Amino acid sequence: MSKVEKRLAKLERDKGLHSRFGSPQGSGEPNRHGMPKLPPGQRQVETWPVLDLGHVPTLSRENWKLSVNGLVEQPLELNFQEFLALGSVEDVSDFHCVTGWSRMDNHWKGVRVKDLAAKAGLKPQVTHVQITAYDLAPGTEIPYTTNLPLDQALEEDVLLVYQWEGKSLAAEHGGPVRMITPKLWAWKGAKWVRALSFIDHDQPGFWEVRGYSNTAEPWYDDRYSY
Ligand SMILES: Nc1nc2c(c(=O)[nH]1)N[C@H]1C(S)=C(S)[C@@H](COP(=O)(O)O)O[C@H]1N2
Ligand SMILES: [Mo]
Repeated sequence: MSKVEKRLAKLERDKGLHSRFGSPQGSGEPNRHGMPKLPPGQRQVETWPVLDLGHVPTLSRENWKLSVNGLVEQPLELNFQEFLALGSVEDVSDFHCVTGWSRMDNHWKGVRVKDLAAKAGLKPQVTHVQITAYDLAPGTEIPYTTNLPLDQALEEDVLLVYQWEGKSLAAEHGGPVRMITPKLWAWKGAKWVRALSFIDHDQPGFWEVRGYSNTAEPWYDDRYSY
């Protein structure tokens, strides 16, 4: 069984478990800021596990490109230098994987999705963002995708990061550039991010169509779509 097949089998077995804690749960601020609390059902890890579909695309800061497209005034095709020129921020936030582990207090450096959106200029009809990555599901031409409502994508802590703990983001973690969504399950943050498409409807992504919750809120134990 491939990694993805195992993951799908586990998802199938666990689907009924979302009511285990009831909902909502968790009393901390969603992004915790200093509170020593984990979302319900999570265990804290000190290492940073690697979780993906098993395909690490061949990317470097030299050949990586980001497309910002859809309902925007000015579509962007940025190389790494042009991306950096948008201005970086540093942030500390948590990383919660729906399979049960959380890594707290990660130090990131990256560019806010909010700043990319401002540069491209969003048309008023935009309601959601579809994120596409460079990796493909095994044996297919289907890229990893995920989706967010616009307001959640524009949160201050939603970044396209290129540094973690002061070092260049490793390829296995989505380097040169990945997205992070600290208030939501980590699958909403695409590794090896390729494109942000601003659209006027919701477009469920790779895991969202396979049974994980579209809304993906750790503090509500919101893991499965049914
Ligand atoms: N492109 C891409 N992004 C992805 C994934 C993936 O398979 N492909 N897996 C997601 C999942 S389920 C998690 S928990 C995190 C894992 O990131 P990490 O491997 O750096 O821990 O990336 C998310 N983003
Ligand atoms: Mo995950």
